[in-house]
Amino acid sequence: MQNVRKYLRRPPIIGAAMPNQVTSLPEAWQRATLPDLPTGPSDIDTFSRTIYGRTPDGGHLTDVVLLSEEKGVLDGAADRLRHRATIACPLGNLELDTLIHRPATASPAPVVVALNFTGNDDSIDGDEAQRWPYAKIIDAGYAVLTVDYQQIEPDDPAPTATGVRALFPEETWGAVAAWAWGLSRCLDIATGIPGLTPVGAIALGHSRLGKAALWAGAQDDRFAVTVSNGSGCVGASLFRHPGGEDIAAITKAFPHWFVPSFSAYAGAESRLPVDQHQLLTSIAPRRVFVCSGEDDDWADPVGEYLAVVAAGPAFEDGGIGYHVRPGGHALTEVDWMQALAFARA
Ligand code: GTR
Repeated sequence: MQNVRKYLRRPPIIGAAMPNQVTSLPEAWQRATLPDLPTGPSDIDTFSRTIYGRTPDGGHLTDVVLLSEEKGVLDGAADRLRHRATIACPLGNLELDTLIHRPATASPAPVVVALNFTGNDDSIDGDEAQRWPYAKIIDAGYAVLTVDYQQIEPDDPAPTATGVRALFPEETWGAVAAWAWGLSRCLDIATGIPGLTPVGAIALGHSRLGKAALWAGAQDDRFAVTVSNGSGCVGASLFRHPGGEDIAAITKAFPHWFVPSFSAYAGAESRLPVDQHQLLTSIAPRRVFVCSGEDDDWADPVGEYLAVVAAGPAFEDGGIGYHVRPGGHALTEVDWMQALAFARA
């Protein structure tokens, strides 16, 4: 066990862009100790084999049809575009309906790709709208593209609807990997849209979609910045830090998220060949930002913080950042603004 401060060669950046709304590192966390962790190079293949499953090659964008374009939404600051994209996969086509908000300015904006939980319309004025502070994102100079995550892969152990996993024969990848694959296809789509640039692209996700954002960032080096928010177990949190969700709980509740053999590590976390700080370091030298809610116990925010601490030495100065805010499991405007401030820095 090592004291965090001793271990740290370079402290991670702690969110400070909006000091009144962000807690400084809770006092008790400063005394937190790192558990014994596997060392050595980060190995994407080990993560594929053990946890997420292999992402197949292929699946290419064949068509992007503009369905609607509204100019001057958000008090004139943005254009809102809807497209239907077709992705050809070995056993058929996957169709994705995208929603883009783009600054109504001449110069191309870097894009955030982020999946939503309950549908594109809900992100504008439905149940999910509080997770999508579009006006602020536009004001920060970013475009944002979203898709309903279940259009990529149903979140169901025995899906009746067809997702991408049914369109590739003989692959063993979990739903988290399928959503990560979807984030890359979203970036393919964004790349062809006028007014958007893939340079400086951000993959961002909350909770299960934060797990997917990290796996997308690890595999797709077009993402300049990866942001996980409240991603917890199999996201940014260390398996070997006790607290919150563990492998037994997650594989019981969500067996379809991972390769089936991952459940063999239930109650045997110390036997895993990797831990999640290595997932973070696998993204270096590209940049990573981890966000936690101080009271989000199920996601083990201390475990997320310690993963950032352990990963820190693999990054250049400013390459990895962390912020914790008061409150629980949510994706808030403060989280977005902290992440975009980090990305811009
Ligand atoms: C929980 C799950 C977490 C997290 C969360 C979410 O039920 O245990 O791993 O992914 O759902 O996605 O909201």
